[in-house]
Amino acid sequence: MLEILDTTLREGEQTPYVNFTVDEKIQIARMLDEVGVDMIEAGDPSVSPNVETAIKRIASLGLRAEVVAHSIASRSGIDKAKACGADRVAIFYATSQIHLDAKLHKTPEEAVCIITEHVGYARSLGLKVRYTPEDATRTDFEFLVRVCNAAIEAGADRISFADTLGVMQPHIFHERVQALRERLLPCKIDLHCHDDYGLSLANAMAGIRAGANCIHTTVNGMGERTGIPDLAETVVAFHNLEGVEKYSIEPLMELSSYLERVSGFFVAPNKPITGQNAFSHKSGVHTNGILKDPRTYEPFDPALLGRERKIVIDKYTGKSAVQARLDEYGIEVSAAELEVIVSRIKNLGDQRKQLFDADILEIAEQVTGREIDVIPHDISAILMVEVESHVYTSSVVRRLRGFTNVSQVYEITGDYDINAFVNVENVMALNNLIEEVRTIQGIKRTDTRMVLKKYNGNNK
Ligand code: HCA
Ligand code: CU
Repeated sequence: MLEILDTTLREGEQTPYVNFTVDEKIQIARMLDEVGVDMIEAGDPSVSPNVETAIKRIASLGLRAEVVAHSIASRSGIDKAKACGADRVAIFYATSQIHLDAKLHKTPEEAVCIITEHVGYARSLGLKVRYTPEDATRTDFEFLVRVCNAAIEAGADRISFADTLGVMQPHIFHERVQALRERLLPCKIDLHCHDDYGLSLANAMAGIRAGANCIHTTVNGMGERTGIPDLAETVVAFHNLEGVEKYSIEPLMELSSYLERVSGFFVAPNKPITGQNAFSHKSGVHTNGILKDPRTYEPFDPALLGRERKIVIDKYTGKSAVQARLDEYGIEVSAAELEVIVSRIKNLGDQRKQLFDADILEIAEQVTGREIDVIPHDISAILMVEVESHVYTSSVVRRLRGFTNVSQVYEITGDYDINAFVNVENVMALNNLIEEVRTIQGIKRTDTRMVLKKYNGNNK
């Protein structure tokens, strides 16, 4: 049965410029426990006093998940893990030649001694132990087997096969994990796959098939460089493709947006599962299919995640999508009117990046000659931001431009420093966006004005 260790609090906090407060970490741990992950890697207590406090508090929450503290091979680190009340310590020590030579300045023999000594020490304190040969996938295989078996003999019951640089491919990883399984003494095998080539989840799935037990994930795939497998993608892929039903899917969207909010690290719109476009359909051919039967272009029902499908209307749009959108607003048009509406939408779509429901309603009004008295479901707003005096306005602008819903940003004079134009699906999304914006460091206050009507200038 698949196991998941989530390391958002350790690997995830190694994402450039990400730093959680203790309270945020506790909230994240609680949400991870709701998903039902088997282990939560809560941090390395030697990193900072805050990390240490967070591990202590998480370990005392009485969560279902096992709480793991990460540590380098040092007695004081292991002592700290014990003092935090963690169930397990994960000791990492690199085994590849390049790491031994360039970083650790140790011979392979010395490395084996250091590893077994520290694993044994942690066991003597009553901690469960995972040993991670860092950079394992670039380690001489015979040496890897030797080190891991020495660690197991010293008391480790888990080995984390770490693809620290993300250099594996699924077929090679499968072979390696299979060979490792055959050669290792009894133990559980974790897979820690980095995503440098975008292959982390594919590698991890191949590794599980080859006999490994556990995948390491982070929320939103955070982590050093390009991160590791995303928790939501892992849970949903295993649920839908492999029939693994032990995890709860329902909290995943909220967990993902909570992490976006507290980390300032936003997922790309085309990110699988949680990305904004994951269930959006655009071309006439696709939307026509979707409207007839969603199974034509949806790998699974977005309702699984509590999400809704979205049909984008622009120059690629066909009649069925426009008809469906007008139906949503209760607007009836004749077949001839629909033709004209679609062709005007295509013309306007040629000139603009994005069309709004307000545009579609206005076109329908012009074409039918009837007044259409409905409020568009989507919303545009102007967000004004005042920046703290010690902060560079440009740094806040850079963060604001990272929001997919922000279309334009201006630095301005006057009471406020920045004006941003935002387009969102509804009031709730606007509210969420404002809350996220407020978490940007250096923002003193914001003021939001919703757009009621929009007019273009002469040059559009
Ligand atoms: C790192 C360590 C690690 C450890 C993985 C693990 C890696 O290089 O920061 O303990 O399973 O990628 O090797 O994250
Ligand atoms: Cu890592």
